[in-house]
Amino acid sequence: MSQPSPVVALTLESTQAVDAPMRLYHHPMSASARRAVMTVLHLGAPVELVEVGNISLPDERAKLLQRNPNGKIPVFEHGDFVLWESYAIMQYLCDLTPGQTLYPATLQARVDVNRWLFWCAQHWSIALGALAWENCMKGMLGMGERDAVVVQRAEVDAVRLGKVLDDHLATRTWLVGEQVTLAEYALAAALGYQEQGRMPLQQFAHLQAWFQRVQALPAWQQTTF
Ligand SMILES: N[C@@H](CCC(=O)N[C@@H](CS)C(=O)NCC(=O)O)C(=O)O
Repeated sequence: MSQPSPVVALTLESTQAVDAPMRLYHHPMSASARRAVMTVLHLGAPVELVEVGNISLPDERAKLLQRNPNGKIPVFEHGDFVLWESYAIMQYLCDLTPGQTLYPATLQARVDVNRWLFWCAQHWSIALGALAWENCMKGMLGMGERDAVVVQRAEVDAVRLGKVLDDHLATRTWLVGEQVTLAEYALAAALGYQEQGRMPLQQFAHLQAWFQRVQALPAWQQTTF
């Protein structure tokens, strides 16, 4: 049986010049945008960071909808190529950056990072995002009362998922391999509102120690608001 081939070599479509301008539309309060911004900063990628205005206002919303039909940030542009979804933006930026180590070039390490990105998108950021919204942002933006049922469900999920993460980190410094990867920025971004969102995760010592390590990284420090 022949060996499976290693990671596929990627090339840009011929219409897309590699040196076309890159822009990332973000807002400092957005956890989803923050993980993409931290990736830009970590890589030192030549991306213009464009802070959007208040996207609940009609004019800003209309502009955002032209770039992303979901009306969400972050949105990334590379020339005439438009990409939304934070995790896809992070991967794209790494794949454009020669010699980077955030998104490994070996198959199992890379798919291990993918595993955590999917876990984050599907589970972690949903539970923590609900707590950030209900316990903090909703009131701040005057968007109504805290929904106790949503909070209770999200707390149960956060504890269940926090244990998975804590157990994984019991014997590791970083989530995948021996160095910082996209997994760190993806998951940690969702913890940005840990205190204000009253996330019930203090009991998880390994998780908290890992979060301290991520918070010490320059890319985190430069996006603290
Ligand atoms: N799955 C998306 C989620 C993006 C998202 O939910 N962004 C929020 C800010 S964190 C947003 O733009 N919300 C505005 C809205 O829903 O109107 C991603 O990872 O990029």
